[in-house]
Amino acid sequence: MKEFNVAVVGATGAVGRMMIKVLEERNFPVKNLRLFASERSRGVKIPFRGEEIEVEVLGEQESYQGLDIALFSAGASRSLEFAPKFAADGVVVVDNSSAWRMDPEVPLVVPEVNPHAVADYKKKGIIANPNCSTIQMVVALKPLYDYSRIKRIVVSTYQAVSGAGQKAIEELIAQTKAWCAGEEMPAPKVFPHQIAFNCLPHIDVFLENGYTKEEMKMVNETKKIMEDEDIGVTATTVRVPVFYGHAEAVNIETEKKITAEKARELLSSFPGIVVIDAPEEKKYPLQIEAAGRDEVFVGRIREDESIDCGLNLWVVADNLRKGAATNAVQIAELLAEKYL
Ligand code: NAP
Ligand code: 3JM
Repeated sequence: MKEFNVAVVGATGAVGRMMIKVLEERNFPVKNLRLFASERSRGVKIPFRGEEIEVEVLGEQESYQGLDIALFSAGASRSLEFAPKFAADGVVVVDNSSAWRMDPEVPLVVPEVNPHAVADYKKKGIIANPNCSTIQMVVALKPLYDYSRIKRIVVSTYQAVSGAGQKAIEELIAQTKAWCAGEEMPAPKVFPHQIAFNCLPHIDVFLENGYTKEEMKMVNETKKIMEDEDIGVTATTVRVPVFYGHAEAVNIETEKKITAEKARELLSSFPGIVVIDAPEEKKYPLQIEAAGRDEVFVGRIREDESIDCGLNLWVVADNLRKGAATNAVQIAELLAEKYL
């Protein structure tokens, strides 16, 4: 089998470390793995397949030639600067940041939903991985959409702190420990307010229309991935004191009636989805159970009794896995199998 020279950029972060783990778990055909991070990580070694790989400082290289695929998760400004440099050296970049997602020449891919879009990597040498909350929602909606077009989506999210990086995880631990010990609450650094025992309706920055950037990512990315500019999408994104796993309450209006029973049938037979929907047995998707898994979990499937053709769903997935690293590695698998 053909093997590939792979880079992980942002290798020391929450997403980067998960990418390395997922490459190993899924047995991606890696010939050689190179790891990149900032000056702060000079000399750090990270294990991969029983070997210790030393992290390189991004920007110190004269060229990136010889690499085939680079998985980026070092933030949008590094992606804006370095993705074109890697691409110019013939490396296909799979970027996890918001930097390139809405560029018309960059495909935005969820392999279960629009795998064909990968072909457009040739335009700029960059493929964008969608936002974590968008990924799990479009996976859950795809089998329903294929049965009946979705006219409108109303979504509220309950997003884990790990979505905001390694330091955010440490902030929730420190605040929780302080509260339990009856000590003074450490001042928030990553989040705008205390996150322990609290929910913050504020992810990423506020925009002029009063929505947050995270909310508008869900609106715009959903239309691009579903290839339907006319779907109405409105979102409220909330950070909750959960370590791993994003949950979403999703309400949809469809053109044709989908009964709850039909929705369960469509969702159950779709790859990458697990239906957990037995409320009488207290069974529904939970963030603590989705953590560490690659599937998207759907439950609480109900017909919306306030309209003729509507459904309510509860959708949960591991934000660092399907929401980031696993989706990026699946894109790399499509590249490896079909294009490179
Ligand atoms: P994180 O834990 O804070 O890690 C950030 C990573 O970027 C670290 O490896 C860090 O290296 C590296 N980095 C920061 N500044 C750098 C620089 N100047 N040069 C080189 N490397 C630099 O954050 P994370 O949660 O892993 O997220 C990283 C990015 O991935 C986010 O900013 C976001 O764009 C994207 N992301 C996407 C999703 C998604 O939904 N698809 C989810 C989460 C995150 P050091 O350790 O050396 O500082
Ligand atoms: C920067 O949970 C989250 O905060 C979302 C993940 C994230 C992103 C993203 O993927 O959109 C965290 C930090 C970004 C970004 O804009 O690239």
